[in-house]
Amino acid sequence: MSNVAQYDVESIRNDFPILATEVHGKPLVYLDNAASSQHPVQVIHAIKDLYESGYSNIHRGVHQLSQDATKAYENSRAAIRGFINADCIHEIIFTSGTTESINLVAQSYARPLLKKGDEILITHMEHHSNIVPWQMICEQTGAELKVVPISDQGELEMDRFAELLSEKTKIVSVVHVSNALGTVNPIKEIIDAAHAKGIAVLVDGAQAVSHIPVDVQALGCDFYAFSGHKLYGSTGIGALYGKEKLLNKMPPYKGGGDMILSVSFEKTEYNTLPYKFEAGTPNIAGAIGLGTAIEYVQSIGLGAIAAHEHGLLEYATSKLKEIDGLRIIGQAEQKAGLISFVLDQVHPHDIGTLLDMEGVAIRTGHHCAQPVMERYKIPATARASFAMYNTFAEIDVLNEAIKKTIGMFS
Ligand code: 7TS
Repeated sequence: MSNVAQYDVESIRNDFPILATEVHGKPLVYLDNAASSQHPVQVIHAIKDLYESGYSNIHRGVHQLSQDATKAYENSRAAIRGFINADCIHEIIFTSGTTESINLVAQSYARPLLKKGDEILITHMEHHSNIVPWQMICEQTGAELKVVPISDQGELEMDRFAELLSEKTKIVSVVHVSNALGTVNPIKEIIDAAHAKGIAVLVDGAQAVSHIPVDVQALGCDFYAFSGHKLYGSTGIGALYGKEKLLNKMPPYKGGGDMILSVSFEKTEYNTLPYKFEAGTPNIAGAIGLGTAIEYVQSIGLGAIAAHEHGLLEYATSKLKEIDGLRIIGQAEQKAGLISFVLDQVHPHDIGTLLDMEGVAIRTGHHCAQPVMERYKIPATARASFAMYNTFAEIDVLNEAIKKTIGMFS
């Protein structure tokens, strides 16, 4: 599929069994995709089939099942490589998700490199998982955390970024798409500016990979982190892309089985990439499911998905803007499919509870981005986030449910 006119949302919805369920007697309107997206049958079946007829531990057995499971696991790595256009499969490390990917880079790339006086540059719109690991590194090394501010609309202040990027900066870690604001950041520009000063860049792609085509070679980023469960796969699986030459120089992050070539009490020799970073038995079913999820996304086409979600975003934005007393938090020029909002008279948690009674699932709270809440002087927002299977009719249900909520409070 290459354009919106051909986009068959009903046929996509038929692939997601959960979308046919009801909540409080109302058809489910699932708009909490930024927290976790739903699974298509293809992924559910891949995991079920594995456990029914192909499951075993990987990378160790000579028996057939182990070899088949290993092949399926490694095929998923190859699918991820293709999906983000990494140069080679060794550059794809399976992790438990974005959080672990960022911690891996913080501990294994940054920690050995940093000393007192060095700086780590992040932004004010990061998820806690791209703040706290760096604060831990600062405590461990004496380095300092610097933060690029954001404007009232929710865009990075790029002139401040340019000022903060200095010879003291040793790594830049920036979110591709903000989970609290929806902002799509100009990461190519950020990467180019950092590279001009010889500084490595980690991109947190948790909210990007299911919405925007990502080409890590075209971007030139040094590291790219994402999670499977926001990409129609399961929880507990994700990936870290890293440039081979950097990963090769980095020490292992965790020690254990599978990450070694040989072990003796005198000397242990570490395994080659990517296994050096994959200690212990991994989430085999999750990895295989993620490979299937990626194939599913590719079968529809990220370009078509992005266009569909952009249509939903524009429609929802125009509808919600008409509601008296509703304020959208995050009005960047470039946005992905999510809307964070507050109502004058209703706390976000009450919005979430009342919308739930209408079958509408949204997320409320600080979205693990408390500095964003502090920036806009609000305790929390209500957030509707879209996926490939959402419809314009569902936006209408959201719109009516918000109006009903306001009516109950006025
Ligand atoms: N980075 C961003 C931008 C995120 O949105 C999230 C999760 C993470 C990192 C962490 O991902 P994890 O899979 O390792 O937990 N964001 C959300 C959210 O917005 N609502 O629930 C989880």
